[in-house]
Amino acid sequence: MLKLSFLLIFLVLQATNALDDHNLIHLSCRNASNDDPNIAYNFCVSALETTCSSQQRQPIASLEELAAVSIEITRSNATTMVSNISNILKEKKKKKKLSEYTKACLKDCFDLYSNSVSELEDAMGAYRSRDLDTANVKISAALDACVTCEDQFGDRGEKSPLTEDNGYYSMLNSMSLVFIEMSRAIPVSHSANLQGLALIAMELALENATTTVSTIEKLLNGTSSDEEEDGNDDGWLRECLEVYSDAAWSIVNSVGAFLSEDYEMTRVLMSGVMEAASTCQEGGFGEESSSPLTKQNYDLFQLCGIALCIVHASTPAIRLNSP
Ligand SMILES: *[C@@H]1O[C@H](CO)[C@@H](O)[C@H](O)[C@H]1NC(C)=O
Ligand SMILES: *[C@@H]1O[C@H](CO)[C@@H](O)[C@H](O)[C@H]1NC(C)=O
Ligand SMILES: *[C@@H]1O[C@H](CO)[C@@H](O)[C@H](O)[C@H]1NC(C)=O
Ligand SMILES: *[C@@H]1O[C@H](CO)[C@@H](O)[C@H](O)[C@H]1NC(C)=O
Ligand SMILES: CC(=O)N[C@H]1CO[C@H](CO)[C@@H](O)[C@@H]1O
Repeated sequence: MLKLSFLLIFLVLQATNALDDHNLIHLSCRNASNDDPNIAYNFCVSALETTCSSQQRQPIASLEELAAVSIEITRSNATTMVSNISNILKEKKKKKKLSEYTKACLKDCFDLYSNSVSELEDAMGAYRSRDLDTANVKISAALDACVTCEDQFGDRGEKSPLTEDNGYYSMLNSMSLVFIEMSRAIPVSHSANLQGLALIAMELALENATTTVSTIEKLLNGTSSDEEEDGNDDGWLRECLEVYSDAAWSIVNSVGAFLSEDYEMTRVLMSGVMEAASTCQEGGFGEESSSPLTKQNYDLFQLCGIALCIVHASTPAIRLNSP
C-alpha cells in the first residue's frame, strides 16, 4: 500500500511538473532519512543539491536518475578518499606523528577505498542495466569498506583521522541503497516524465469509463420500471453499458501492456476504447433525440486521444516507425 501510494504521489508530481530538482531531492531525502535513520536529511539534501548546481547538469528528472547521481557522487568521493589517504601517508610531517598501527590502518583504508571505486563503477553499470540486485550487492560492499576502515582504528584504541569522511561515505552509500529500493517501486523500466504522464492519462480514462458505467446503470434503473415504452433508448443504453464495461477492461489491459513495454498492444487497445465511445455515440439514438451520454462519450474519446498521443511521444520506437 505504501509502495503504491508512493508511486501515485510520484506520478502525480511528475505530471504536474512540480517535480523539479528541488522537490524530488527534498521528497526523496525525507523518504530516505525516515527509511534509514543513519541518513541525515540535511546531508542528503546538500550533497545532492551541491552536486547538481556545481556540475551544471540537467535537472534530475526522475527517481531513477537520483539513484544514479547518488552512486556517482559516492564514486567521486571514494576517489578523493584514495588521494587523501595517500597524501596523509606521503606527507612527512603528518606521517611522523602517526603510530605504526595507524599507518597500517591507513594503508588498509587505501586498499579498501581503491576497491570501492571499482565496486561503485560496477554498481553504476548494473544499475544502468536495471540489474538492481547486483547494484545493491556492490554498493553494500562499498559501504562495508568504510565501516571496516573506521573500525580497525578503534580496535587498538587509536583515533581515526578519517572518522568524518568515513561517516559521509557511509551515508552516501546508504542513500544510494534507499534510492535504488525506491526506484524498484517504479514499474516502468525507463521511467521518464512522459511515460508517467501516459499512465496518468490512461488512469483518468479508466476513471471516466467506470464513472460512465455507473451513470448508465443509474439511467437504466430510472427508466426500466415506468418508461417501458421508451424501449429503443433503453436497448441502446444497455448496448452502451456493455461497450463501456468492455472499454474499462481494455484500459486496464492497456495499462498492463504499457507497463510491460508492449506499446503496439497499448495502442491497439486504446484505439479500441476510442471506437467504443464513437459506437455508443453514433448508434441507437435517433437524429432528433440526442444521446444522454454525449458528454461522457466526448470526454472518453478526448482522454484516450490524449493518452495515445502521449504514449506515442514517450516511446521512441513508435515515433521512429510512424510516417
Ligand atoms: C564526500 O561527499 C560529501 C558530500 O558531498 C562531502 O561533504 C565530503 O567532503 C566528501 N568527502 C570527500 C573526501 O570528498
Ligand atoms: C580530503 O580532500 C578534500 C578535498 O581535497 C578535503 O576537503 C578533505 O578535508 C580531505 N580530507 C582529509 C581527511 O584529508
Ligand atoms: C472525464 O474526465 C474529465 C477530465 O478529467 C472530466 O472533466 C469529466 O468530468 C470526466 N467525465 C466523466 C463522465 O467522468
Ligand atoms: C436501482 O434502484 C433501486 C431502487 O429504485 C435501488 O435500490 C438500486 O440500488 C438501484 N440500482 C442502481 C444500480 O442504481
Ligand atoms: C519512510 C518512507 O516513507 N519510506 C518509504 C520510502 O519509499 C519506499 C519505496 O516506495 C517505501 O517502501 C518506503 O516505505
